[in-house]
Amino acid sequence: SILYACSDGLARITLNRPEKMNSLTAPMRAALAEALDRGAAEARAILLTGAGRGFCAGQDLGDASDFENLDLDRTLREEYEPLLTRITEAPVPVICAVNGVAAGAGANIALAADIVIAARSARFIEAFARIGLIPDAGGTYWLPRLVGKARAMGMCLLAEPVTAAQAAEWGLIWDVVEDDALEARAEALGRRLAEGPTLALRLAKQALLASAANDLETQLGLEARLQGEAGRSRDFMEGVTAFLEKRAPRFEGR
Ligand code: LHQ
Repeated sequence: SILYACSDGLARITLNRPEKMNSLTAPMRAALAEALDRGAAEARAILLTGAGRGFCAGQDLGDASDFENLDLDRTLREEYEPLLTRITEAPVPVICAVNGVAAGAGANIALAADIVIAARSARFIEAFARIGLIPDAGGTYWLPRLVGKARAMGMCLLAEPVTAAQAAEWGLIWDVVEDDALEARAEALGRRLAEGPTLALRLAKQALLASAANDLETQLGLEARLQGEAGRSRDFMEGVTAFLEKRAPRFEGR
């Protein structure tokens, strides 16, 4: 129920349980983690999307109805946390193409990606309150940072759908795309990033992620250190040379 394909440096990962809105079973979570590892090892960009009319409806609630034996604390630590850190800390850019509804942990897995685009008909639902849970899968970390407290609280306490257009306007996601253009747009972004200066993109991710916990002085120090590293890359030499020669750069990712 996880499809994986890699060509031209772009790994495509598809959640593929469309009859249940790609809700995540335990084997799917394991397979997704494995696919993300593969992408990180062999690709220069990862594109995550869903099959069918939804992106992901979060935890498989069929799986969750054995209340006696549920241990959500363990499930989150052992099965969701590794997924989320793989996305956030991937050494290559992760693009999420939200093809339809993204609910619960499905919404927050999407928001963990570096670039999120959504089909116009997609919806983001922090559905947790509807079933008596709190937002998990990184939602309480990313939401206030992405859209501020007022909108984060509204989304989480009211659990109402946010449209793709609203999400783009709020800054929850990068862009909204007409439904029939989503796949092509996601591919184009994926290819462009796969041809990018992969090392510099990884360091840029690292700096942006670290900023949440740093004061300005620390962050300036981190930028200096990481830029020192980027400045020693072949891609920097190529980028400057290409600029001076008025041609497109050919980045190797190192
Ligand atoms: C599903 C699901 C689903 C199973 C649709 N499971 N079948 C939780 C617990 C444990 C530890 C870690 O943390 C978590 C995190 C979470 O993610 S909790 C939040 C779980 N997700 C939700 O509460 C969302 C539940 N789904 C919905 O609200 C709706 O299905 C949405 C809004 C996603 C889509 O609505 P519709 O477009 O009206 O589609 P539908 O409801 O008819 O769904 C289609 C099928 O998919 C249907 O199956 P059926 O056999 O009746 O055709 C649904 O039962 C199934 N499905 N989500 N999470």
